[in-house]
Amino acid sequence: MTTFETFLQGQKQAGLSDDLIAVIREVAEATRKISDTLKTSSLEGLTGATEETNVQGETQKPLDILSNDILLDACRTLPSVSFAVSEELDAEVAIHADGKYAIIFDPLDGSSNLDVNVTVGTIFSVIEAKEAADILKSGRHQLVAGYAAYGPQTTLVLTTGKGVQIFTLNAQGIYVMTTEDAKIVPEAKEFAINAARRASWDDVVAAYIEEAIDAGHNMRWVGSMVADTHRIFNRGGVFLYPADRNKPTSGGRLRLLYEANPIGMLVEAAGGEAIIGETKILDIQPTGLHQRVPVIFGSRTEVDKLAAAYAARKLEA
Ligand code: P6P
Repeated sequence: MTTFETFLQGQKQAGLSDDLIAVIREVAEATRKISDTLKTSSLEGLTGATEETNVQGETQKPLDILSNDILLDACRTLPSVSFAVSEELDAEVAIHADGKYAIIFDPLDGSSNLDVNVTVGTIFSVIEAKEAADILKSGRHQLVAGYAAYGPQTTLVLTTGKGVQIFTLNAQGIYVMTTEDAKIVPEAKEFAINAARRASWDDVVAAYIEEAIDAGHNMRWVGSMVADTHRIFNRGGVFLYPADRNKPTSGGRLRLLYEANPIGMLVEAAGGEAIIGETKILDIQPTGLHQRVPVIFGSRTEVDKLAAAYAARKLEA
């Protein structure tokens, strides 16, 4: 089986720069360390919550902080890294003054699931940013995007813009390639949404879900975006976290820079679609590091139905 290192050598031969390869290697190594930490966390008193809250107003867990520190340490070992942006930190962290890549990450997405032993993940994105102002670029500018899913297996899903590769951590702690060119099936009969928020859905989402249920589609909602995303990569489906219809400008719950953008790049690279209404996620011009956006992504046929309904609604308006 192709090891991660062999894959990286192939990327070098395909023209990826040594700097970017070093970034990918260190981020992958950071996810391996996080995976190891999670496996014995309850034995080391690392579960539960701290007294701290992050910029999102969410209670921080020891593992949120630990995972964040592991990724920051990885950034500091890379001379090419200029800034780190994290869900857990208010502002960007200056790393190396002459660096050129910003690493943007959600160190432990879905951490509310840690105490109940449900899959959580690390989501990351790499863009060119020599100055802090360069960080607020649309997702089209991402050079690398990926996530690690910490579940029964630890899998790393990665794109450098040419397809999507999936790696699985083996017993020796080495990522080996298990899928060389991951594709999201265009047709699907499964949706992921938090149905408890039905009252806040706009009419497009409400109508889509109604029709899906009438057509016999299944529903899955893990409450961990990486887990729901990984299922969609494996068997298709559509993930929806819409904005509250009464607060359309406040976006949804998910953050553009370190959740929607990296997932959007991966989904498009695997033949899926990722939208905010009739706009593609990757075309959104960010206005802030922690900007929230409504998110719909997954199997192209299903997402296109929603995009068409938003476009038609706009015409009627
Ligand atoms: P809700 C986790 O906190 C997260 O950001 C995503 O991973 C997940 O999909 C979503 O929030 C769950 O949101 O409203 O169902 O708790």
